[in-house]
Amino acid sequence: MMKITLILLLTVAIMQSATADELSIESFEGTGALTFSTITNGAKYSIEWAPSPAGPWTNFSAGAASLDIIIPTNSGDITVAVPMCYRVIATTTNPEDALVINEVDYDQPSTDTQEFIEIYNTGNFAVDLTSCRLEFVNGHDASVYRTIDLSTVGTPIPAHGFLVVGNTSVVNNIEGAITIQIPDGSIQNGDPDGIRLVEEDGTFIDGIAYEGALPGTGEGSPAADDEDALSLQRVPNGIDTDDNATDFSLATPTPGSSNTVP
Ligand SMILES: [Ca+2]
Ligand SMILES: [Ca+2]
Ligand SMILES: [Ca+2]
Ligand SMILES: [Ca+2]
Repeated sequence: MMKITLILLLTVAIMQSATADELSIESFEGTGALTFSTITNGAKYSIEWAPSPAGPWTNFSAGAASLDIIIPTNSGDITVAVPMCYRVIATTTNPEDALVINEVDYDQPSTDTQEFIEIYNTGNFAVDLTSCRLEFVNGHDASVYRTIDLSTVGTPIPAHGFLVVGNTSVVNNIEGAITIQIPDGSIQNGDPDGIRLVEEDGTFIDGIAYEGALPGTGEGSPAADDEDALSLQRVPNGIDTDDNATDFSLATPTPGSSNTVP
């Protein structure tokens, strides 16, 4: 997970003005109002203030006013009051980091015709899948036996939305979720095997190994075995502690909708 933290130190006295900059801080008005302009990509700004540029710096959220703010995509301008000296810390993360492999059903009774992988956007902003792919990994030799290019979806996953990559009988019965169809029997049945979500350059986003450890794909200890009519699901929905054994429980499949406690 890549996280970029930018620190912009501003020492602006009241009655001075500042112009737009790379952090989309649009104006510092003479009244002590700081305006963040509309932005197209979600970012979180923390604002700290100090009596002088030498500090000590105090986070607004720990003081009288709470100014830890997230500016939603396409929001209007947001104006906050600031004291005489302040600094702004902008923290941005790769949008794809909000995606998790949320549910996997790789094995069914008899022939496998209801396999699926559910991807969930845990974030508050839509995520473009152009640079993402799913890799199905063979536990025998850690080779990738199938790749699903998620750019073929052609539409972003909305905030708290789902993408289901599944067999015909699964995707045909889902309404309101984005889907990709894969042939029956596409997902190997383990001992062990795994699935990982990666970026274009191979950067790991999330992964699951089942029926045994699979370094480079699984996280922590492997998930339990998928038992026929059930599926492996993150419960609570979307929660990712980076330990497959902890995060995934067996429950009745819920392709395209939130996972529920059994
Ligand atoms: Ca299978
Ligand atoms: Ca199953
Ligand atoms: Ca993870
Ligand atoms: Ca689900």
